[in-house]
Amino acid sequence: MDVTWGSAEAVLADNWIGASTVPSRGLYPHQWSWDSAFIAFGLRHLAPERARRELVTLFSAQWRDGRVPHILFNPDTPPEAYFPGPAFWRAGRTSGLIQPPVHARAVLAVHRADPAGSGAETFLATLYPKLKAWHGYLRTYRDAGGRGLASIVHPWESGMDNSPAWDGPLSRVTPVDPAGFVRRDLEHGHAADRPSDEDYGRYVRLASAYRDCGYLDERWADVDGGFTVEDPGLNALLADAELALAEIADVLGLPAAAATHRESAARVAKALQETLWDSASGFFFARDVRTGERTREYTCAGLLPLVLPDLAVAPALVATATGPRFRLGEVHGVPSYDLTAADFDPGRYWRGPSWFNVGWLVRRGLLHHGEHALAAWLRDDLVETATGTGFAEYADPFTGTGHGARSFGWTAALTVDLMS
Ligand code: 9YW
Repeated sequence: MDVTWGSAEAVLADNWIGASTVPSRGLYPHQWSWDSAFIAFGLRHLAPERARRELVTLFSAQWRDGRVPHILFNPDTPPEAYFPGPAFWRAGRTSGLIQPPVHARAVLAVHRADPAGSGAETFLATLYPKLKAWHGYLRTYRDAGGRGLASIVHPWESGMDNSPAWDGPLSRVTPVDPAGFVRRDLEHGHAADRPSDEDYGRYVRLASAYRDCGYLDERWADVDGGFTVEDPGLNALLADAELALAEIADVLGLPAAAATHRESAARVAKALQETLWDSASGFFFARDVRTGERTREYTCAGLLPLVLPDLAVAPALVATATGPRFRLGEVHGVPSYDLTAADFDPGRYWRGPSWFNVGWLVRRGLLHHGEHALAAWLRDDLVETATGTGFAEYADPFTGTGHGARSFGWTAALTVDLMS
């Protein structure tokens, strides 16, 4: 057996907690929403029944309004292991925020890897209505801007917590006093690799405000000092998820439903290009719904629309990706932030380092747009960097040095997928 494959498999076995996989034993000891989807992409090659279980467990925590919570707390983990825990959210065993909808793609991929295995026959049929409700939540409750795009109400919802794209909208949020909470993340990670205390103070303020309005999106617009942003990454993944749902409906013999999902995907993709694409810059920027202004930071979220096969602006976006801001093909992975920005930081979380899930998504996009050589290069680079760093959470784009947690779930899982 290949050494890399074996060690990735060992990470996933170690992070398995019985019905799902933790992103990291120390730093993130619960189930996270988009992590589970990425992890399932790898698990399907190793243990398809575990991949199915992972996703079914996550969807068992779905809310009545259709939202899939970003964290499902593990009851066997001591409450003081992670902040903010269940007592903060007051929502039973989950948080009240969301993460990007990569689940339909994962469900489809897991099904295809093992269509006839035991338990496989009910898997798609069980998850299809849940996925439909999840996307429905995003397309309706979250269309705060009224343009057919889903908004996030907290930076954590983008999956890219301290992305520089959120600095503008977050500047109107008053941080809570850091003396009022204990950052458990700093017990497992270097402060220089993590968000700042001021960021955390703002995250806590926003999360409490959303909680205190009952997680009701229709009330959120009236909350002063709130955060409502259209993220190109989340919306690109939503359009792609609707395409995946169409394929699932086809497999289930529901052609009319499949057509509806394709129309919905096209609507989100159109709104994305009309509202968030800036042709002069050749880039997708986030939009602050509360001011109507587009942000100006080039972050890796603006590259994620490459996952869409019908993307008229793909050549211009690939040009930006390979240009000086991201230097795709020259540095390790896909940097999370503009390499030419004065505040680019190669080690700090979403403000510079390359993340493996983003590299994996961008590679898929490159394949859609005929960039086969670049995609092959990126695959080799991701596998090498993941292995060389002990499956780090993120890596310095210039040196390939690992940062953040090691033995990180999606890094191991996506490595397995890239090697398959
Ligand atoms: C946190 C679990 C999560 C990821 C996010 C990442 C980080 C949680 O970890 O957020 O405590 O800051 O930003 O994308 O899902 O791996």
